[in-house]
Amino acid sequence: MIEELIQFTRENRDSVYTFLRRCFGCNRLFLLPSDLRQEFRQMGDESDRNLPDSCLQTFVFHLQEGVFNQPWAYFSVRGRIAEWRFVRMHIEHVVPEEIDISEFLRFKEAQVLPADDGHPVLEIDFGPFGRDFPRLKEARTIGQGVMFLNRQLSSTLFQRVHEGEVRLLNFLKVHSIDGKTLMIHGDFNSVTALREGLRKALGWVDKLDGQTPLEKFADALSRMGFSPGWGDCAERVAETMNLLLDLLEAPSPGNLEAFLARIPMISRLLVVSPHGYFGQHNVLGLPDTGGQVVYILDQVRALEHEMRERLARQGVIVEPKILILTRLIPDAEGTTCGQRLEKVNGCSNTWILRVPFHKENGEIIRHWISRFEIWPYLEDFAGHAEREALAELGGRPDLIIGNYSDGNLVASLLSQRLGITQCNIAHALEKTKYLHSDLYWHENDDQYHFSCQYTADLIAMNTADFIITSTYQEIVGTADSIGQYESYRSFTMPGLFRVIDGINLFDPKFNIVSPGANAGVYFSHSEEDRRLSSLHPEIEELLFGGPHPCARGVLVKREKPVIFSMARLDRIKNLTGLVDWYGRSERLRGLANLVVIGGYMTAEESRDHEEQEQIRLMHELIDRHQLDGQIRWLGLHMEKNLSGEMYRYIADLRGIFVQPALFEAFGLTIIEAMSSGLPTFATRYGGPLEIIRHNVSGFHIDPNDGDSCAAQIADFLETCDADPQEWQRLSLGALARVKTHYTWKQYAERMMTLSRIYGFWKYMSNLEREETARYLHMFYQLQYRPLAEAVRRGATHQ
Ligand code: UDP
Ligand code: LCN
Repeated sequence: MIEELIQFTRENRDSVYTFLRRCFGCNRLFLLPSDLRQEFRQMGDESDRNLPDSCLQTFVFHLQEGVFNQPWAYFSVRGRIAEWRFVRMHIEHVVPEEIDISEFLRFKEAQVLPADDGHPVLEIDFGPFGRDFPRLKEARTIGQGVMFLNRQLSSTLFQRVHEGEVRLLNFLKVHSIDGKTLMIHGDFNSVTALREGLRKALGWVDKLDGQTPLEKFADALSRMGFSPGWGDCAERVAETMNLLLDLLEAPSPGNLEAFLARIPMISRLLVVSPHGYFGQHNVLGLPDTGGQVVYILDQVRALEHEMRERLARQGVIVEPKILILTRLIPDAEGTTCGQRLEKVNGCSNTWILRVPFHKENGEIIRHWISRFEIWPYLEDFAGHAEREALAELGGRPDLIIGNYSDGNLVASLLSQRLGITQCNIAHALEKTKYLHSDLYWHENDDQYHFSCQYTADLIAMNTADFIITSTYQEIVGTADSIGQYESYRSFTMPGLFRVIDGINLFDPKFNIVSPGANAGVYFSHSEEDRRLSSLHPEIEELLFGGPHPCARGVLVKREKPVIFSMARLDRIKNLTGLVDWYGRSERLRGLANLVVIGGYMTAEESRDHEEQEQIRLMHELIDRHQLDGQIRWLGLHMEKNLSGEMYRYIADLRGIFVQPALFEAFGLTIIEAMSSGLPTFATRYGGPLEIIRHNVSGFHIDPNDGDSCAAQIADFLETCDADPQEWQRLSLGALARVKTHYTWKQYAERMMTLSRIYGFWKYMSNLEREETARYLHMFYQLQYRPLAEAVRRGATHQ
């Protein structure tokens, strides 16, 4: 594209010059893609130049940013998903020149740093470390890393005669779980001896009835050198042995994967999620406490079930154990967060282990701390947590799963110390949520400490063995918008560091594994016999009752359908935006009532500054639009069963769900609403764009254009009025989409497969990335620690 632009500019100098002049005329240092396109369109409208379909248009429509300081204009161009280039132009010479990323970032920095700042800059570049590492080639396959890795590594491994087989033999020899030797213990000193042993055992097992349970012939197998792990009955043992023989005979990625699927590898899991209030009751909706907690509790239930089933199927008598490691908060505010150990409901051996944060003098910190302030406490937390977790688990975990920036950093510290496979889950990376939060980090650092957070993110994402994402676009975005991980590829925090290559998006560590909604709580409104109708009087009171201490507004016309939304009351969730769109649209107000759940009724009840500000704004909007007879705002935190029945109750009323966030990383409420059969309108910024197929399983809305959102919703409600089948069509579309794409069962199967394959390859080849680890260690010590220390010094709660 750049080569063509150079040619185009030679022939159409005046058009390019006019575009540049217009951009400079905006008198802004930085222009966003929408601004640049707008300038281009206006230029077309105001002149008779035939610019549509021109190379200039293609260029402008792929721009991600423009930086303008006379006489130079610098641009970043995202030609395709995950493909970036950089160009500059001089307003007088008007000749596009390609530049490198470093030069582009340097120019950006110069615009925000004081003119006399000549300090040398730390450049972070992970690029050189990955040169010999296998990478995906096609952007469309990003997120399917494990399949690629397995294919790639198995072909190189088995290419070298005997080497792969010998290493496989060694792997099987040392393989154990919970201190119990598995697979083989016999003195097989060569692959030939193993083959012989397998044939002999098979000859014996094949004579048994297929259903003979393992305990009946385990001793005989043991005498032949084989430990448990092959299967729970004769048929399964024979299948697994045959799989290994096939693999030794003709190794291929396919039969390696099939064999690995049979090897029990994971029985102890450590899930790390320090911030927030992590508990099972009364915590949702509290500041920083939302979908991540729901996700983890559903995840561990599914994983424990899957682990137990798999271990049993392979004939291994080991009780799986999962620990969720979080922070102990002595001032627990009516939650269980002050309790050291708490069993997870619905599980047999999954526990929440809480470890406190400490002050420098060793004293325990008693109160909740915002996720933005948590950084100075994490290293000490990791140290204490390591001892407690090892003691509770009775040994090292087989896998550590980190959650969010803080949990992923702690997972990195623990996995490095203990030599354990590490999986990261971001839930939400803050960087894409706050515009220019990297460039102007200095201005907000007292409040948000993004300097710490983005440093921690870089460390954690580069340490992880694999990363789970909920959607494709979480990694690399869409054709028009950049992904959450993509935003870490290169960026600058002026005066702190310049990131030349922060994360490789083609790295096979990325895998998409989408979560689901708890099928026991969120199910279709049409499944009458499973419904919790005993909750209906309570729901009716909440929705249509009179004045209530936790409510504002009383719905006067209760026969109208309900527009429903529920979220934590922070700015990005934009519940106040929805109230404003509704308030401004007479048509929508005439068609439906609005029910919003989030926050508290008074700012004084909240300790979170964003929440306080949103509470005030909510009251102001209800006053301004005089909504008291048409809105019901509930400032309470709903128990799961109640919220599940609430979605279904609103579906009975032929209502809809709206998720109006300015950006949503994934959006569990969307999955919950869809699982209940509610037609759902959700933001087009972030995960919901991928979850919903527009006009099939829901609708995408643009929260930056509230009037058109209101019109879209009103159109739908009017169509449903005229033809009730329309509501039904969307409701069925939503249910079908969730069933095929978003279930915890699929999640758990996939997650276990990933863990086994990464664990296996970590043992078999040099996936340790030792050089990167040393670089990261230095980055942690020299960069992260002083930043975290600065947060401690500035903390008001010490
Ligand atoms: N939730 C709730 N009560 C509230 C607010 C939220 O039960 O007052 C639950 C909601 O049902 C969902 C989760 O919290 O399960 C929010 O997850 P989501 O992914 O939508 O957003 P997050 O809060 O993680 O950003
Ligand atoms: C955090 C978020 O912001 C949501 O978008 C996700 O759904 C949630 O975590 C669970 O991953």
